Amino acid sequence: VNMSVSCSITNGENGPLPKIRRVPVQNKVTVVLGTQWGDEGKGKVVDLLATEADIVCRVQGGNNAGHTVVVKDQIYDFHLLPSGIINKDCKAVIGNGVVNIPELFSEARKNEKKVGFPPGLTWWKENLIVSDRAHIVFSFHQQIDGLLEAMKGHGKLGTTKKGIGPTYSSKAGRMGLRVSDLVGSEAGFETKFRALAELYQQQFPDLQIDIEAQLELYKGYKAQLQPLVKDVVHYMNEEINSTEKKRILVEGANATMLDIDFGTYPYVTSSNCTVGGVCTGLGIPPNSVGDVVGIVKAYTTRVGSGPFPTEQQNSIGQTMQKVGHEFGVTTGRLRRCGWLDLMIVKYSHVLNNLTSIAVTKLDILDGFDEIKIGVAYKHNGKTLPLFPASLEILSEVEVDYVTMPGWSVPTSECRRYEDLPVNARNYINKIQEILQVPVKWIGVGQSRTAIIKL
Ligand code: 2SA
Ligand code: GDP
Ligand code: MG
Repeated sequence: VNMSVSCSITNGENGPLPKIRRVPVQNKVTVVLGTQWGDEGKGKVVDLLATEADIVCRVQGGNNAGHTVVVKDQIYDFHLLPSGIINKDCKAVIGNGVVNIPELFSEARKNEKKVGFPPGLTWWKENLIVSDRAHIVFSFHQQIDGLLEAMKGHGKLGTTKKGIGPTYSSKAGRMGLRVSDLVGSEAGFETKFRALAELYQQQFPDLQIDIEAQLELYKGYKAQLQPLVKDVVHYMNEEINSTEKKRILVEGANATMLDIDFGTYPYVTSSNCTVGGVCTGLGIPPNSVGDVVGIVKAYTTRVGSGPFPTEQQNSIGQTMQKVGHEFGVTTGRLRRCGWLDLMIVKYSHVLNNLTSIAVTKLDILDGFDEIKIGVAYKHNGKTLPLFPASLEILSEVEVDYVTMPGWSVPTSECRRYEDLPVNARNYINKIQEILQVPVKWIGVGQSRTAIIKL
């Protein structure tokens, strides 16, 4: 297309290049990230911060995530919906993660129908925004997730079987379908869908795909989804640069140690769960990232396979599992438990530059005689400077612990730092001292109010 653009000629020849005044980003985003292997209590902290936010965004992953929020009579388990959807005045954005559309709608309807107080989330249609660049998880992606896990046998990853890995594979293989394809022309969507489904059918002869039925199904979803779809790059950049004050929050999903690049590869998820995922998930520049809040569970848990140096496969781990109700929110799987590992959290700080931390589930440690903190890894007698890339090395490390005396008084009713038993204060103090990051919140129970703000 030939286009002629007319522009007025200024006095370039007669003077120096005019100076441009760069306007700084007006509204930086506050990012909440998991610093361990997930399930640190991100949902709870996001909910708390979202009561004062205008926009809350999910930026990566899909409905493998399970974020629990407890407010008065209600227990919410969010998988795709950003936890900020509870706040009627808050826009909820789904960026470039992977979206299972039928499950998105069933999650929204489940929350809409909740009875009691707070009332059902009837406003979700007005508040939810879905990126046109998000990739679509189809039911065959989910089937493939299961088939691959079965084929791997003992070497399986222990995925949530939500089709996350196969959908990110389709994306990286440049054959995935995006939300923009669904809301675009029917013919275009059909062509791409057939191509992808047929390719997978060749690769996995056991795969059952009823292509015609799927195409019909997605015709129905198209009409429902269309009003929610936006160009999130445009929307977010308008909001961060708006002269009107906007409080913007990002809800990280999964966690640092599950990051595809920096986690315990291959026992990771398929997205970047570290801070870089915020820029690629929303299309906003790095200087728009403001505070980065790291969520640190007072002990460590992990679901799925892979190394876990401070794991306690004994009565200590069992007590943590039982008292902490350590079951997966998406799959119901028992979570593996162990002592707090600050080698992991330090690594997370290096990767994400945490500006503050929230220590969650301190109450679960009530009643232990002594509590250990992993502070260093030794390999062949040498102290490692940072968390290693090699799983071979990781499986051979010896953990150095500091041992702290426990406390027997329950902490769940404490609302001020001074209310905590002295040994609990010492424990928090030790974490802050080693990490050199200010502790701003301490969680002492499930509900929104069971928190100490510092
Ligand atoms: P996937 O399904 O491909 O992302 O799995 C790859 C690995 O990532 C782990 N993963 C998780 N770990 C902790 N919590 C997650 N969300 C759910 C929860 C988990 C559940 O909130 O409880 O219900 O089981 C989550 N999602 C993915 C997964 O265990 C694999 O190790
Ligand atoms: P997320 O994935 O990081 O949002 O965490 P999950 O919701 O998967 O798991 C955290 C669990 O711990 C949920 O059941 C929360 O309700 C609960 N929780 C969060 N913070 C606290 C806390 O400080 N104390 C207790 N007892 N439970 C908490
Ligand atoms: Mg979770």
